[in-house]
Amino acid sequence: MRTGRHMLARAMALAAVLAVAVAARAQNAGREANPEQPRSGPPPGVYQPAQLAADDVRAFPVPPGGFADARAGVAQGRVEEFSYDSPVTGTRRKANVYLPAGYSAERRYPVLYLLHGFGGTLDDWRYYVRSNAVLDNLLADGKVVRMIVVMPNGRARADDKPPPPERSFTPEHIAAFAAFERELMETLIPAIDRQYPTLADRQHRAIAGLSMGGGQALNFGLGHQESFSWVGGFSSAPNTAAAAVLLPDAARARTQLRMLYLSCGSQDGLFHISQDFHRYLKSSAIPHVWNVDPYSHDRDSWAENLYDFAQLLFR
Ligand code: FER
Repeated sequence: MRTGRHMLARAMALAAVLAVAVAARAQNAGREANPEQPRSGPPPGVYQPAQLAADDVRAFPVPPGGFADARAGVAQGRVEEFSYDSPVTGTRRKANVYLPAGYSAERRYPVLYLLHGFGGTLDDWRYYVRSNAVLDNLLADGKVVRMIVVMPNGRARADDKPPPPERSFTPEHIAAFAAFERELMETLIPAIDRQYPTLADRQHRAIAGLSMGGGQALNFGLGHQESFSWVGGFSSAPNTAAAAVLLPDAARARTQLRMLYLSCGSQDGLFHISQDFHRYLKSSAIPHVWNVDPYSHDRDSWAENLYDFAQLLFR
């Protein structure tokens, strides 16, 4: 009975989301005529079918089955809740901190900052993508360097809960993802470096994210090469700044960046964003990984890319 009611509630929630999506679409139809109207959906034309070129291919073999499932006998890392006062939002804010199996406060570790998507939360990487299982398994197999992984809330506004779908695309919500840059650089990173035994230099600090978080990772990571030398954008969203703006100095990028990693699924309507970024890097001879997988805007892509990206980190 409880399950039935739960399913009904879910079905009703889904129907509500669909109704909102239909309404948003109807509203979008008139948007071009009135650019002042606040956005409740993505701008028209953002989602496009991928036009695959010869170099848009998988960069890695398919991971072994079960790579993102908790495996019997594998030691698990643990997640701590970390909180800090943010001058950007004026509120106390949370981040999840993954400490790998075998973690000891007597040693020092490199740090990966891992960012969620538009409607997401700081729990998405661990519960939706199952990042803990991916990293635990890789560590047990000796395929990754032991690292701390910080999964913050990338929505820097006083009310930092995911908004209802019809408010996702408001300018205020988009601005909150941009405002996280200052909080990350000036508050969160220093706080993590005080609280945990980190290797607190650019050689040992990485940033990556999915979708809106992928755009943040590219913008913040490439915009702060003094602080990051490993950067990854997975299925990056339209908040991604133009590559030419982020990387005006190709020679500097070649010497500073240890890894720049881009991925996207060929079924993802945002494919063109990563593809354009890759094409700029290629034309500027900036070394990078470009991994095109067969997935959509979903956890299959993000789990696989975390699996491939993590193995290259801090080597
Ligand atoms: C957009 C389409 C998608 C956009 C953001 C997204 C800011 C983000 C999607 C996600 O994070 O999953 O036009 O504009």
